[in-house]
This record gives sequence, structure tokens and C-alpha cells, in this order.
Amino acid sequence: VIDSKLQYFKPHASKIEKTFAEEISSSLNRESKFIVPKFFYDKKGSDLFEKICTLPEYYPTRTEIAILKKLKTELPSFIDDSFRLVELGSGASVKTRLLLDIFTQMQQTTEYFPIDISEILAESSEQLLQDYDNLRITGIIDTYEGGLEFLKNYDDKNNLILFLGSSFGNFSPTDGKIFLEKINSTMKSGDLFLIGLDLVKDSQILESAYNDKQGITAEFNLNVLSRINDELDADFNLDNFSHYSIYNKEDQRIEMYLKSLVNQSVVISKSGLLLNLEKNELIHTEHSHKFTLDQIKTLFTSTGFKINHTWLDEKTNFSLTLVSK
Ligand code: AVJ
Repeated sequence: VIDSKLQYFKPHASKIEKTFAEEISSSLNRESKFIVPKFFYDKKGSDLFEKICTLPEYYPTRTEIAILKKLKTELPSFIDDSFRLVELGSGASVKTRLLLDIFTQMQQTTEYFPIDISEILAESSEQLLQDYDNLRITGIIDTYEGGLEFLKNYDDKNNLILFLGSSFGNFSPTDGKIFLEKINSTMKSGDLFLIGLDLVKDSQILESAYNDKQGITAEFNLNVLSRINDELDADFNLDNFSHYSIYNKEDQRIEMYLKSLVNQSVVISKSGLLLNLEKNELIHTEHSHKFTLDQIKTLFTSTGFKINHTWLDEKTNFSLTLVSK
């Protein structure tokens, strides 16, 4: 029974992507070294991120969930039976469920289309089907843009596209705009886009959210080096690095780094790299941008969107914005 409710598409499976080894080889073989944040999320990294989401200092997840709970009474006026739920990133998480609760209660049958580059969407889908009787899931294994492009030509049902957790904050301002224009171009008139964005606030609150007392964020950051050790035959000694994060007020972003504690050389065999690091040298691993309400307005109106509604928590720590073409 469950199988007939679940299908997958892999629209751009043949597209050649740069390998992990190649990306690391080029991003560490330069003056300003970096590792892109998508590499955080191996099994261990994904588990650590889940743990981060429950930390007392990490307000975004908890706050976004509280706002989503308010949508239960307010979102139904924006959608009807013709809408399906599309999610950038896949989740069996509390957040996805809060929206599925709304959809499955309003609709006879609800369609949920998670888009994710990794096949982990299989795991969460099975669980969701057990828990919702009138749910059909179509997993799209692709990049967010590739998946939406595929959906554009799939049928003319209305889509409510979800992009939660302030994942958008990882984009630079330029790349973020390009991403939104791309999303906009794949949307039909009548489609909706619901995005969670973290807001500018006191530096201390931000810095403790990315440098928690239990050291889970540090472990999460350092884990990317373990992943390189395991998958690319490297010999990073994690004791020679420390987690460093700071709020850059001017650029409105948390910056995360791995700091080399000594002069050292590291071999990364599969990338063909002998990496020399000086004491105190930084490897950049993440930018997490924060926004003001004015900037959110400008961001969407300048990329072709109309703002339907913005929901906030009482402390104005986080926002959910609903937009259309
Ligand atoms: C998944 C990118 C939204 O920036 O808050 C959490 C990742 N990094 N703690 C964020 C993260 C360190 C998170 N995002």
C-alpha cells in the first residue's frame, strides 16, 4: 500500500557535478581557505545539526516552530484544495509536519514533494506515510533549482514551496538574489513561496547561538575535518584546530571558521594536496546572514515577488514570509 503512495524522480541524474575531492582541492589550495557548508552534512554532521536545533542558545528552530504553529489558523485562507506542498530540503521534522497537519486536514488527498540532492529523503518519506493516511509523496532527487525546473513542466497544480530554517542565510547577497530570481522563474502565477529568515539582533545572542556552552556547534564545525579524513584519506589532527565564530555587524552575518592552533602540514591524498597552515590561520566554513524587515521587503520586491504576509515571533527574532509572483 505504502509503495503506491511513494514515487521518485531523478531528473538531472546525469549532470556532472564536481566531486568532493575536487571541490576541497580547489577551496583549500589558495590564500583564503574555505570549505563550503554543504559538506557539514554527512551522517554525523546531520545528527549534530539536529542536536544544535534543540540547544538552549540556538533560538532559530524553536522560534520558527512557534511561528509555524500560528499559521494553523492563518495559512488556510491563502491556500485551497488545488495546492500541493513542495519542500526545499526534506524533512520528517516537526516543521514539515506542522504544514502537513494543515494540508491533510483541509484536503481529501495531500501531495508532498520534497526536493533534496541526497537520497535520505527516502527515510523520512516512509515515516510520514505511516503517520498520514491521505498523503502521497513524490521525492525529487535533485538540486533545489533543478527540482523546481522539473516541477514547472510536471503539471499545473499550484505549489506552496517551503524553504525553512534560514538556510537562505548561507548565500552571499549576490547569490541569494540569483537564487530568488531562479525560484521566481520556475513559479506559476498562483504559486506561493514560504521562507524562514533569521533577523538581525543583539550580537551576544547571535554569538552564543553559534558557540554554545556544550560545544556542540564546535563539534559540528570540526566534524567536517573528520569527514575529509575519512572520505578523502586525509590526516587532519582535530586537536590542532579550534572552532571560532563571530558576528560581523557590518555584513550582518555570523562567520564560522576553523582556526589552526599550530604551524602544520596536512596531507589530503584524494585531493592531491599537501596543505600548509600557519598558527592562527583560519579556514572559513560558513556564513549565516541575518536580515532586517526592510531588507526582506527589498529582497523580494527586487526579485519579482509580491509579499503576501510576514509572520514574526513576539521578540522579533525570526520571520516567516509568504510571497507570490
Ligand atoms: C542550517 C544554515 C540555517 O546558519 O543557523 C547552525 C547552520 N551552523 N549552527 C544556521 C548552523 C551552525 C544553520 N543553517
